[in-house]
Amino acid sequence: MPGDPNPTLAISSGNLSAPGKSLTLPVSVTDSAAGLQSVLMDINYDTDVFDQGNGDLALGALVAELAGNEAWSLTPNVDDAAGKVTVLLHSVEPLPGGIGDLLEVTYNVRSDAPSGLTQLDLADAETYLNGGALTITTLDGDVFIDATAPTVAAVKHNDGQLRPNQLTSLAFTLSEDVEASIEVTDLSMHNDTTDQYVDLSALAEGDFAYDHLTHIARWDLSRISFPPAYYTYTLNSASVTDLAGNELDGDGNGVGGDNYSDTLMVALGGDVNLDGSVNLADLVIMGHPNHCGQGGMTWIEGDLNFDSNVNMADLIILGDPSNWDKSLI
Ligand SMILES: [Ca+2]
Ligand SMILES: [Ca+2]
Ligand SMILES: [Ca+2]
Ligand SMILES: [Ca+2]
Repeated sequence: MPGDPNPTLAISSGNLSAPGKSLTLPVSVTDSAAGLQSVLMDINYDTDVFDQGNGDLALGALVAELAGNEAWSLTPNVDDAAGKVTVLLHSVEPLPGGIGDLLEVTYNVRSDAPSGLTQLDLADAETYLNGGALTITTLDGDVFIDATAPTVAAVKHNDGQLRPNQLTSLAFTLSEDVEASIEVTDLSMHNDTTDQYVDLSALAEGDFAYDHLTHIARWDLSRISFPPAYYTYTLNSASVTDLAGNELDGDGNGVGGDNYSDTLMVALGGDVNLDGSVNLADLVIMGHPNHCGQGGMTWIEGDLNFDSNVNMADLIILGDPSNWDKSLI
């Protein structure tokens, strides 16, 4: 109420963090700090979630810059076994007024912290303003701990079309939202046949799309040339993170921080059975009466030019010197 000298102290709610991270949250005066001269406060926290020490406390912006008789001192006393931050803030001269941050606390999230909401309890009964001369109102804070790292749930080549001799796109379905972190440069590719990295520098922002509802990240690779070879593609863990900052768990073992990698083959033009070689085995499949001369066919039945028929045009591709008797290693 107007003119009420009794301040409200608050820690914000709706905060997000992750195991191994830290976050700094102020204790703020949200109405008026006029006349405030000393604050003895307790903040209770869950010791399964946070590891705290005296060095994690600092004066807030409202009082940190004041000098002379207006300067504020900070006397910390953190009991990390009990989960209690006790701090005395004091000045010779009372504050003239204003609102803002009295104290900043850096909360260190334990590496084994579980997922869930945890309270930062600003304890009314143990918090005294001006030695109890002012009545306090407190607003507790909370932090949601997200202990689950994002994983790759599925990968689609060429938007699911069977085009074994081409690589025109790769689409990754992530287990949760990574929109804030993922970008076009997070994919790398290595040609395992020539043992060289594929130059993806031609890819532009527009070649990458992320759908935040389905969590699908798609790279349009049609600008890049992929000669027949085995390729390893990799999503970079450190730059694919969820909103809480958990790095991609590439191998899905529950621990984040490792890249996602898999291999694919861009097939030789006549490799009907997709074994990496073009030889009699492919010709036999193509020439089978159920395939040769038939419509409604796909690559694995011998339709190498994607017109759904197996005929002379496909045989010519298979017999081309760039394909016939060739092998990928
Ligand atoms: Ca997560
Ligand atoms: Ca992992
Ligand atoms: Ca083959
Ligand atoms: Ca055909």
